Amino acid sequence: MTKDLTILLAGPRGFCAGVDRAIHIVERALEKFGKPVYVRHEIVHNKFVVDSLREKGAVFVDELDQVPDNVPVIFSAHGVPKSVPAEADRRSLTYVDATCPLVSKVHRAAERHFDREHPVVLIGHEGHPEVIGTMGQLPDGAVILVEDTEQAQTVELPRDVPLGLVTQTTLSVDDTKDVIAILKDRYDNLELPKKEDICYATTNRQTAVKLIAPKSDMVMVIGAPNSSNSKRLVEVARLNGCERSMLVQRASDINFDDLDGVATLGITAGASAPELLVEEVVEACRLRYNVTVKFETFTKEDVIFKLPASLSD
Ligand code: 0CJ
Ligand code: F3S
Repeated sequence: MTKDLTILLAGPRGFCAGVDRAIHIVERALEKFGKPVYVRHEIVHNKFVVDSLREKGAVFVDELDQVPDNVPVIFSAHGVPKSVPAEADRRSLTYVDATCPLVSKVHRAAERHFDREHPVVLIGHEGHPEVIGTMGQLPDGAVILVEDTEQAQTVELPRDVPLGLVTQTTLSVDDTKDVIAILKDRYDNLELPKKEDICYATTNRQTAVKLIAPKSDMVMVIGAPNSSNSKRLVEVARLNGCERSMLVQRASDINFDDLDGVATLGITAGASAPELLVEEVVEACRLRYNVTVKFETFTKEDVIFKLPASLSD
């Protein structure tokens, strides 16, 4: 007999305004300049998105020196160090910056602290392209990176000047609060921003998964292994009532034997995961179970970011 499966679909999930804009930038650039358009780094951290754009004529490379002269290049949504557009200018390359405006805002905040001669403390994960981009807004050594609560407890910071604080946009909201509390406790010269830098999309997706996790026997987060915001969703689900939480790239990844004993399956998607991949997972479940889908949307999002002037109609 076919078993019943209730699917709780978290909302908001999937694409955010910055991802939507970045993908449109590549598509518009292909229309405007023709093939090929080069993209430095995955435009967003999703293989399916990257493969679809590659089919349309985008060429993905890791570094600018892999871009031939006289072809347009796009910088990914995660942001780039200042040295990247500087090098593109030096080579007279046509480039379009698809950095999410909310990441650019963090870049400007870091610069403002630096201009006031306040040391900049960045909470984020070493080696992530967004962190490399934010650190690269300032000269080497100007940004002090703090990755977690352990580092917050041991990091040695100046005490005689105000300390500017910025964060990566895709961190766990709760972990970041803990890191800030430790830093604030140790350093009363830490300046707290009016509003933290974790973006609206990261925050909303974490709130939404917190609401479904306690009601789910298992949570699947559709997203890529290199997607920071998607990985955070798995951790948030685990810490908020659903130990059996996992990252799934697409339906073909799922071993349905793992769903043994699961009557309620929570599903969400990282900010770089297309809704098509969520639908694919739901359809794969329908082939094996009597599925009832329940929408658990706690808020609607209406954020839209305009395309850069060079590409708008
Ligand atoms: O860094 C960003 C501006 C987020 C972009 C969208 O998500 P994704 O998965 O490409 O990147 P993260 O690894 O930063 O979450
Ligand atoms: Fe921007 Fe946040 Fe999306 S920083 S790209 S709106 S995950």
